Amino acid sequence: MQALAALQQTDKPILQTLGGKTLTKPPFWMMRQAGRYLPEYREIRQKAGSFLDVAYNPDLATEVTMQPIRRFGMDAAILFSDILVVPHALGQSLEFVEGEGPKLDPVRSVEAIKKLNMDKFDEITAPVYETVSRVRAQLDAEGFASTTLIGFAGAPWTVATYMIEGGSSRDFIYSKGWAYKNIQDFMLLIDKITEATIYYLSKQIEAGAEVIQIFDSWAGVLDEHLFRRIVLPSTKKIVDELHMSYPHVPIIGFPKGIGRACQEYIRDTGVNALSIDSQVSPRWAASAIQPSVPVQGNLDPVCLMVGGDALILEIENIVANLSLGPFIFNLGHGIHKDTPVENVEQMVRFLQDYF
Ligand code: 1CP
Repeated sequence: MQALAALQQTDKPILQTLGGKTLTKPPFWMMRQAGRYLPEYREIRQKAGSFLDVAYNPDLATEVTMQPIRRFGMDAAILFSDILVVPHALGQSLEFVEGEGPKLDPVRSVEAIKKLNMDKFDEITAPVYETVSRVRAQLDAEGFASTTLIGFAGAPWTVATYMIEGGSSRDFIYSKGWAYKNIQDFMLLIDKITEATIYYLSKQIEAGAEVIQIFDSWAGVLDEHLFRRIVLPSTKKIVDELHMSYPHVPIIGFPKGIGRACQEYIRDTGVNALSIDSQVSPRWAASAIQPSVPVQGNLDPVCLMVGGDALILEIENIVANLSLGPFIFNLGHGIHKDTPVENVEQMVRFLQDYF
């Protein structure tokens, strides 16, 4: 895209890369880089109470967004929030139960879909946009002027799984089951999430998000038929609408677990960059993906947790294959909460010395 090539002229390495430039030293950040592996996060989280008390408090959310940047100097900050803010803002009950994860009142009928509405959307999401604008100001104020601010949302399919299952799932019985049984009704929910997500991401961009990442953590659990019917068109709709209004804002897709359908995903959704999970071969991605879009990834978070020689070996394999084209070093999924901070330091040091 023409509009994105102009990003090569900015002084932000993440934007340059997403504009198509190959940097001699690739930029990096980590999925879920603000979180429980950091003692300073745990301290704030403990004082605040629940996860949502941090996420909906612009002071605290700004602070925890900044924490990993101060420690490790990532090239991107990612808004501290959650993909489940959208269902919550649509009127679904949401709670994060300690040690269990998210709990929602399941949506399993057309009547329940119809009850979801935008009446309180602005009110509930207002602190998120406030956080975005504060983080932008704070990055400049603390001398991180070349750090890019990433906004995000879940992809409609992944968000729908939580809304229908009522939380995390292993087998996706209700969500997949509904899609197989009655795709028309199921798509009413997908369409509702899609519209809300376009609105939500537009507001993040208006508040100062410079890049958008769409997390589709469960894209890989669908068969080919449902993947094409659900994931591709809903993601394309979001990408098209955002591109129309904000042609200068790159969109990174993270369709976890889809393997070689990555190529189809890029072609059919129009995302500007692809975040690959750890199962994707870096060598394959360099030849099959990187010629069309910049690649982000894909260190296994478990390897980061282990550290030592194993960590160095895996990082070397990734950078040797992917740093010859537009590339953002990242993990293949979110950092695990039990990851030693020293291992992140080891990774950062290695990346610094390698290039
Ligand atoms: O303190 C705590 O208890 C919080 C744990 C936590 C955190 C730090 C949750 C609960 N969400 C978050 C923040 C978050 N979530 C961010 C911003 C922080 C950052 O990256 O630095 C982002 C981008 C997310 C995205 C998210 N939430 C995804 C997509 C990415 C992924 O990891 O797959 C998903 C699936 C969720 C749902 C979610 N949020 C939290 C939990 C425990 C879960 C369920 C995860 C699951 O079902 O496995």
